[in-house]
Amino acid sequence: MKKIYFAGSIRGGRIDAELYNRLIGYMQKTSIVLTEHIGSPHLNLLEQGKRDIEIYDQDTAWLRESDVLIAECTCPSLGVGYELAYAEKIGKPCHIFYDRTKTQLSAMLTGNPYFIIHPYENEDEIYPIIDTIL
Ligand code: 6IA
Repeated sequence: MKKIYFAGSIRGGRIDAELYNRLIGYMQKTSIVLTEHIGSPHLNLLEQGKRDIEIYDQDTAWLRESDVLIAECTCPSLGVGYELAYAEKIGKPCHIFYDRTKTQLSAMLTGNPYFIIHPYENEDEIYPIIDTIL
């Protein structure tokens, strides 16, 4: 089974947390999602007592362990941007989804041909693309 590092905004804002949750649930039918907490509505409780240095160490270890990075980038997040650059550096395939009716993606992502970018207008469009990635 493929190991997926799913990236989505946390401190950048939780407006799309339910979408992350649906995407993670879908991917878990066929794959291992290392970062299943990204969709959790109880994130604060879950991470209570966990220091930022531990979060960084765990997440970068998961990035190295993963087979593919899938990022939902509609809600801009510095952490997700950092993870994308980190994953590129270590040669992991990087797929980026964003709702083009809601946001314009950073030129630092759209301008980099390394990234495989999937603009969408409806959530339904995401699932068949995920099928082809996995
Ligand atoms: O800058 P952001 O916080 O939006 O960065 C989000 C990205 O960084 C996600 O894709 C995660 O992989 C990673 N990340 C950021 N914060 C955490 C976290 N706890 N736990 C795991 N991964 C994280 C933060 C908890 C805190 C809100 C109480």
